[in-house]
Amino acid sequence: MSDVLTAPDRARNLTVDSGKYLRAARGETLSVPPVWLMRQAGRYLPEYRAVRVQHDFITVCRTPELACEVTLQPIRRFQFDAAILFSDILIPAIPLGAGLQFDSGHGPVIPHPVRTGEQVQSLRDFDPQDELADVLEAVTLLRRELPSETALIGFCGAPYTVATYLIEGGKPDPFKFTKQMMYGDRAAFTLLLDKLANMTIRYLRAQVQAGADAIQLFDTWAGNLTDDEFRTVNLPVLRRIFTELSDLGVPMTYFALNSMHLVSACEAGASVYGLDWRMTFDQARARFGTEVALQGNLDPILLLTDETTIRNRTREIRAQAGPRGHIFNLGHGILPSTPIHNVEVLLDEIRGGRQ
Ligand code: 1CP
Repeated sequence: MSDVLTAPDRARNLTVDSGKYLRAARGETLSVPPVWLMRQAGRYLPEYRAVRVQHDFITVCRTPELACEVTLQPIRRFQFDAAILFSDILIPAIPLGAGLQFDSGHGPVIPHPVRTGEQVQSLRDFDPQDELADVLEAVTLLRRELPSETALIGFCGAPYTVATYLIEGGKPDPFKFTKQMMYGDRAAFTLLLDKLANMTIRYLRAQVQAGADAIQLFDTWAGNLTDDEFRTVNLPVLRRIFTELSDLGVPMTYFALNSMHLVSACEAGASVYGLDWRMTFDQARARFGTEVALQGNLDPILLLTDETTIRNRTREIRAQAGPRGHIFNLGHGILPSTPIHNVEVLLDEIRGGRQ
């Protein structure tokens, strides 16, 4: 019988109704919330730094065994309730034809920035099953290696955020070329977001088919838009992505940093909304309603303080969030200088000795 099940069928048979992440994401009430941390695999872990001494970042992302190993590192150490595939929102820039480099000490560099209508037209329409097969293989390996109760989260950058890197040629600061294109050549900008949305839909679907139990869309730079701009340029592609993927039946999280003013983000169509530390759970419930789950939202800088401060703030967040449909997380990625002991304190506070 199991021979006729596909990888995601098997994955879901193993995890559905058992893992705490999936239960909370579906809105269940739990006495101890599931917990995972954005960027939980990374430089604060000595075992990650040891892998990085041997291999550059893109090689780690694109070698299934290495991506699998660094994804598992924080799970072995902390038994988080969810693992997030080790990759990056910018990896698809490679098959798109824009290229990607990570120079040490600097952020990402896109060697062929996309700033004209012609450059948008020439982005490649690739098949992730072929050109990101290594990432999909890492997903399948991971689903096999992870404990059945640990959910595996696949992800992609949201089209607007990926577009900012492609247009700027790297870290989008101060969004000069992005806004020039958005204001000055709306047709090219819209086409770029549409092409990225098509890629996102195919890529996330392929990740779930390879074994991911849930998906998350990172929209790190959405907060740079006004609510009107968000509604006009960003919301249509987000809605299309979440609508087209809804048949997969997996939790779909939308995380937008610095998005307090983006009132219309609640119309994106996700089933889980990730909060940064600026928004309280009361504000989020008023905006997103009671049908969705909420994820968040400890300020990552709290993990650079002391035990009492971490415990107090963690208790406050849990009291505010309530026991229903809450996935405990940070409000943004964990900082490389975070002491491991402080992550242990956080987990001890949440779990109180219980798993
Ligand atoms: O080893 C290293 O030096 C590389 C550091 C690093 C890591 C560990 C980068 C470069 N990316 C990642 C992994 C990563 N990135 C993951 C998987 C690991 C995990 O979460 O455990 C994920 C989900 C991301 C997503 C990502 N990459 C985002 C969205 C989330 C966020 O943090 O806002 C963004 C904006 C990126 C771009 C990126 N990749 C790397 C860096 C340093 C950056 C940010 C550059 C910038 O500030 O513009």
